[in-house]
Amino acid sequence: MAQSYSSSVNYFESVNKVVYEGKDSTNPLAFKYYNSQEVIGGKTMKEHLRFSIAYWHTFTADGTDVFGAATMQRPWDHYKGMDLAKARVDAAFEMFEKLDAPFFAFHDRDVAPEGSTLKETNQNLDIIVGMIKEYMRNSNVKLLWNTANMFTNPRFVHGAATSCNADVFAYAAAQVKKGLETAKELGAENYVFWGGREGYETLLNTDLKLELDNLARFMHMAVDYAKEIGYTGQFLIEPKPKEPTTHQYDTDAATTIAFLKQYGLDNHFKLNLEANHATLAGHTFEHELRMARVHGLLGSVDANQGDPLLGWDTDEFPTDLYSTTLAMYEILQNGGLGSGGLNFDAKVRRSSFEPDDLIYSHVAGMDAFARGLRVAHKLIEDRVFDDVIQHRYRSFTEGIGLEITEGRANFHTLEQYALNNKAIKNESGRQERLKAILNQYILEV
Ligand code: XLS
Ligand code: CA
Ligand code: CA
Repeated sequence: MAQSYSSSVNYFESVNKVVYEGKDSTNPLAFKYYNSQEVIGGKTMKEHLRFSIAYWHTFTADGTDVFGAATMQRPWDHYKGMDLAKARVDAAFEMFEKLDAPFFAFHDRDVAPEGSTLKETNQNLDIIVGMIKEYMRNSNVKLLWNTANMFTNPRFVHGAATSCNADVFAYAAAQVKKGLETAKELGAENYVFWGGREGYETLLNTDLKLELDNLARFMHMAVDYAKEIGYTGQFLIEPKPKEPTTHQYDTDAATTIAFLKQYGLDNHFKLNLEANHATLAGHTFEHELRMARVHGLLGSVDANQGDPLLGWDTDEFPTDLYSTTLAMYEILQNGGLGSGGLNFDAKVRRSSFEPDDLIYSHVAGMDAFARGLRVAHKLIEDRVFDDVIQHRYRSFTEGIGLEITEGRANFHTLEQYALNNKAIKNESGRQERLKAILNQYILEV
């Protein structure tokens, strides 16, 4: 029998507030590198990193995978329905406090269960959002972003804004409308669109042009509605190449940027880039970040990592120091993430099923990014790669190169130059030497 709900429980009793103890600490519940108040380059680590805890992986997920049942029995799981939803909020805010996490993120359906009608679903959401708001009033934690889950319910079998069924498009619009109201209510710094089922499986039954046009129409309606209600958070769109659909429309940063520009949405949206989605798209995480950065569209980050041996979306906690360093390198060069942050869209492994693993994993991820921040800052301060790159492209700062970059060259002048230029001399790119320097910094900074 489900117990009746009580808010006075301590779910992570064995865990004290996690504090910084430094690199020699052997305490698994202490930070070794993340020292929130330490200033690096004029900002505290906390301000640079803007860590966020993902509600779905942390308080809702149960370890179910396609081959097996739940492995994770959480101390709040004896509740059902709305009581369970409330208990999860209690657990969430206890954990935010213990980790001193500045932000969290959620899908509408993570926090409150669906009712039998949309109206009832919205009522459930209102109750939980009210409870979250109350907690936020007494804590420092803020909402990095919220989003709408438009992929779990069977109604989204053919997509949401790209469904072949206009009734589904309308339902999705109602859901995002509510999501924007929630964002405003809770002061969400961003609102995310991840097109979970916005893609297709076969062209044999798909009107690709109509689906893309509808997706853009949907985004424009969201922009208009945010304006109407005075919600001023940043809109973010999160690319992913596949899973669950075969071809997701927001495949990667470049594809998404082209979509935003094609439909006149690039002034309203930035990108939320996830490490594991980058690798699924056949890119490195830093490639995606750089691509968004050079277009002025780097908005926020879903901090995780995939498993290259598996090749699907494993959403592991980020522990790879090369990846965290090169990601922080892009973020620092971007001047930070603005209203964005580093959201741990990451889940503990199915075999790490004890509640404490939820804390160990976040500590691991926070430390890995703190280390990445320090190394990246030093690499930039010492101009290690900046100088190399500047030198490598120096031919464009004088002579014919300058004529090209200043728009004074054309095929006639270039042909003339090439005909007269007897010897082309290239220089080594020195990749291996640069990677060795990166290793030195990671090991010694
Ligand atoms: C799934 C996505 C999802 C978004 C939010 O792969 O990462 O969790 O971040 O809907
Ligand atoms: Ca994500
Ligand atoms: Ca993912």
